[in-house]
Amino acid sequence: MLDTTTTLADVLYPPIEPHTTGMLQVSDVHTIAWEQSGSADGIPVVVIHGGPGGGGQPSYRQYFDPAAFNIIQFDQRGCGKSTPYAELEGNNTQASVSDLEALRAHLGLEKWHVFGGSWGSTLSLIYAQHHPERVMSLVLRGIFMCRKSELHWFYQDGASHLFPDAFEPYRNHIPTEEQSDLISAYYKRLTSDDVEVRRAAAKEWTRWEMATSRLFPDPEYLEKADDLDFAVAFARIECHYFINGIFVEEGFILKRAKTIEHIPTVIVQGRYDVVCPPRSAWELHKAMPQSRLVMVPDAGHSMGEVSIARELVAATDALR
Ligand code: STX
Repeated sequence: MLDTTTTLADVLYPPIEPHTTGMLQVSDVHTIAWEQSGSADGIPVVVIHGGPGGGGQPSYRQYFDPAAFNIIQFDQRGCGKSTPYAELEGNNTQASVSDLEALRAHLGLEKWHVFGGSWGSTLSLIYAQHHPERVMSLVLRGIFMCRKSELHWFYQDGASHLFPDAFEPYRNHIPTEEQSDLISAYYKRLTSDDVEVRRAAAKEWTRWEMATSRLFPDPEYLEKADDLDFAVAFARIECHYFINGIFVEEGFILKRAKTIEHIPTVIVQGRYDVVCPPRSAWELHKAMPQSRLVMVPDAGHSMGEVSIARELVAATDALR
């Protein structure tokens, strides 16, 4: 039955502050911001945020028992507190994988649990496929493998059938003659020399994603798109990765599923996830027979939805 009385605060751990923070230079251009919270000598778990370009959030700490875990978060290249802001040069999937390894080594950790949703699931999987010996387990949410079909579904024609009202301003921001390839049309604007063109495109791109992320859209969540400092990095970096096919061959993750089939894996998937529909979670689960798939019947894409959060906390509690 639909539970409308439980709140997010009921299922998450209380808010906490980091016990250590730092900046790690990872290339000539990029420096990434990181933090640790919870128990300094606890079980290490790294949180991989979405987008790409979304940045970490204080609330992500609350998905872990702070007495048991050393919770590590970092902002991927170009977003959050990482510098330079919204930079696309040297910003790609391979770099993100190597940043994870640099951070792990910097913190003196041999292995860690890996927790990621949406693009965070994509990067978690690719990281694990490159460094399986470093990953104790995977807790993944809202599976996204960034194949052409997934991008077409969300950014061109698919989700638009469910959210025609939210889709209209996203589509209409682009002139009719360019509407047959919205990702390319947005990329042109998000990389324009004109800062106002970039900001206007970032706002519409981000609004579309925020408007569709929950089963019951939350107006507060939509305001994220009006925070143009957030939106510009989010939209630019997402679009840059997508236009480049996330810098890997089509179907890369499923083709390499065997390399991680020994890693304990929980997949939490909202049945009505419109951003990253359940087919990807299903295909991943089939390719990783050891994985446990939790199909949440009353949720969309966001980890901020109560029933998704409840399953994520249950999954991390089980790692203690
Ligand atoms: N991108 C989905 C994704 O990773 C296709 C994502 N969507 N929203 C987010 O991430 C934030 C919660 C980080 C804003």
